[in-house]
Amino acid sequence: MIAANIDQAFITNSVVTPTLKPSLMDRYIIAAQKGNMRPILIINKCDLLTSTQFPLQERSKEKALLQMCLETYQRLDIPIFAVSAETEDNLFALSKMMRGKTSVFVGQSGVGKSSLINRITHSKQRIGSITAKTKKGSHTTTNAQLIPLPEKGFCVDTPGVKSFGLWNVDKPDIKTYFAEFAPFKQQCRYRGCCHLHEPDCAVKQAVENGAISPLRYESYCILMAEDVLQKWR
Ligand SMILES: Nc1nc2c(ncn2[C@@H]2O[C@H](COP(=O)(O)OP(=O)(O)OP(=O)(O)O)[C@@H](O)[C@H]2O)c(=O)[nH]1
Ligand SMILES: [Mg+2]
Ligand SMILES: [Zn+2]
Repeated sequence: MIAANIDQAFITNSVVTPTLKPSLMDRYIIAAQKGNMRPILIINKCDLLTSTQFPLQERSKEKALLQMCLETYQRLDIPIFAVSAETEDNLFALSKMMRGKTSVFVGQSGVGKSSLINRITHSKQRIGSITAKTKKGSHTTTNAQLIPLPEKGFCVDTPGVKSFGLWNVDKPDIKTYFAEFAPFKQQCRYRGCCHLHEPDCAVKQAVENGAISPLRYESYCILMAEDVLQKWR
């Protein structure tokens, strides 16, 4: 738990540096929902998609993934904004959503949480650099900071964490956070199907015919396989 009494979590991601990681987005979405916060996705640094600083192939790949993310989360009614702190593209939409609310900015180091907050609130949080080789941030923000908005409301800047495990989520509960799987599960051959290796799984069929996003299914598989679930005692 990073902060208490928060209305909404701005799950911040970036294109190119660091690259998009849909499975991490889903982890943050689950954590936000578990903490009774409304999840809102931000994809920052969209200016880099047209920057000749990076090879065209790399940018095209990232653009295609961004498009998939937009489609996937819009379909799930999770707000998602492609923005740029650099060019201030689409920042007005964000500041409008923040008005009168308390919002926490979370996400990997270097995605531009502090940069976005500085632009939106006219504050002066420290900004870090990106390591060219790893394309990762340098863990610049070290403590959660509460920042008042120019109009009503607050936002909280947080440090990007190195690894993000899920707190207090049991494996059998993971399914419940993938609500779009639910309409299909009755058609799985086995009751209590995990939708992983079982034959005649309706969820897997739905992924194949496009009714469920492959990005979400991949996140689900990663969550079910990885030991990211930490039980709090
Ligand atoms: N091109 C581009 N660079 C950006 C943008 N937003 C942030 N950056 C750069 O990304 C780097 C990291 O930005 P920060 O705002 O420090 O990132 P952070 O998410 O707060 O990182 P931590 O505090 O380490 O968790 C800096 O070099 C910023 O200038 C953007 O929209 N476009
Ligand atoms: Mg920061
Ligand atoms: Zn199944």
